[in-house]
Amino acid sequence: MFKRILIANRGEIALRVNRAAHELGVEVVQVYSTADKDTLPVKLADQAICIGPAPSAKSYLNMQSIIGAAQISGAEAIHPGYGFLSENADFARACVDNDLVFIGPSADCIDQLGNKAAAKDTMKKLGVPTVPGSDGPVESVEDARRFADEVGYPVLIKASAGGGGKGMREAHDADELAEQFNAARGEAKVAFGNDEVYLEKLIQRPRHVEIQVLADSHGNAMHLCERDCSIQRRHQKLLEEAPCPVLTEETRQAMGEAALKAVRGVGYQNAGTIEFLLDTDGKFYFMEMNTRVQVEHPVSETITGVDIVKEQLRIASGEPMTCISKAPMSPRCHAIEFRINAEDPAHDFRPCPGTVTRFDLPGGPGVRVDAFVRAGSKIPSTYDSLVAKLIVWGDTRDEALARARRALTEFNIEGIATTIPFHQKVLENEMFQRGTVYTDFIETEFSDVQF
Ligand code: MV4
Repeated sequence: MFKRILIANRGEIALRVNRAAHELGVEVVQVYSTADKDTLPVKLADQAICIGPAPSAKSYLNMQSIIGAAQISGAEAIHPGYGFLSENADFARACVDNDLVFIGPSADCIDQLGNKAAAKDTMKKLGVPTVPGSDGPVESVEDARRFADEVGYPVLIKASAGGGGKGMREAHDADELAEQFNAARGEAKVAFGNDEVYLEKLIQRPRHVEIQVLADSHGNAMHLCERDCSIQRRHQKLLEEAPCPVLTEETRQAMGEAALKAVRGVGYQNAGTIEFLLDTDGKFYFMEMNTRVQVEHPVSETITGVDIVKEQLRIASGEPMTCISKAPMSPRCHAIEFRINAEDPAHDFRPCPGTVTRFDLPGGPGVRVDAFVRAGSKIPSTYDSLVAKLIVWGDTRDEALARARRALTEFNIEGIATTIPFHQKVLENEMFQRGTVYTDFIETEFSDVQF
């Protein structure tokens, strides 16, 4: 195991990695921007190094400063967390070039899975189910129409360099396709500097179901079941749960096996997530693979009892992962994560930076809170608005829902607006209670809900 690692991130995920490292007897070097000087991850680190001013480009995205900090502090490895440099192949390569371990997959794996059209092509060749479509870039409106006629309308045009919903356009007939094809290309060029697009059949009212995977350098690969992340707003996840309320045991096994096929096929190591669309017939299709630890990883930790971040450190240091004996996994309880953001749901979820004046945590059975703020903390406007994650669990989904209601009532945050009232409304919704939601649920069913 490493003696010392550097955490190249901030906020709750920096604290999460700190906790895993300390439990393994690993020292923590925490980098920070001037805006984060007085935060908990800095306070709880064994060493803290300022890497620049508040703007991310000058601090958490500054590869030279971060690698310099690792060298000065004697850290052997860098944990990138999520966001920032976590899926940057150049950074993973720069670490290795400087004799530092990047705690994540190889730079080649990140490259290979970063281009969405190429990743889909790879998965199709490996026998992982994919959405019918162009199977590669589409160069012209004529080609796009040919593929659309083959798979049938409506279709979706996606940017190869996209992901997370950026640069997607629907077309319901041939006329619309010409218009949307050109619009998508223009949009992709501006957003990603790459106008390559591909085409897929539009899956209507899908759910977003993803499989958590772990693979080590000893040839072990396993999955930690699924997470249902269908409750999103403008491609921002707000609530995640596991198991997926509508997944059959048979489909869970099939999805898990498909995910492992993907992982083994690309020689993936460390923690990763395979995202699938689940259609209303229970069929699933590969969407994207995320090559980082995700915000919602505690949901999987809760239903499986595996500490994903500790496993990441073990895998990166060359040890075998320790959870192999627990395979094949089946969920041992029902877990739900609520993202508590400093955003005002009553005003279109606008960010609400400011000073937290009260922060009273919920507790009791079946409750975990991953939070890096305390009463008195300042939430800067420079970074994302996540201030805490509330994870609740129970033997059944109903028990988890009841715990969620009482824990959200106990959770008292003052000084800033948060997404707590939003979550309370979701819990009151009958479709959510029945478990019959889909990816456009919030936009479609929540447009007139008052918070
Ligand atoms: C789709 C789709 C329907 N049909 N592909 C959005 C994010 C990106 N990873 C892929 N996305 C989608 N791809 C086909 N062929 C619907 C979405 C989608 C979506 C997916 C997951 C979670 C939320 C979503 C919200 C809108 C659209």
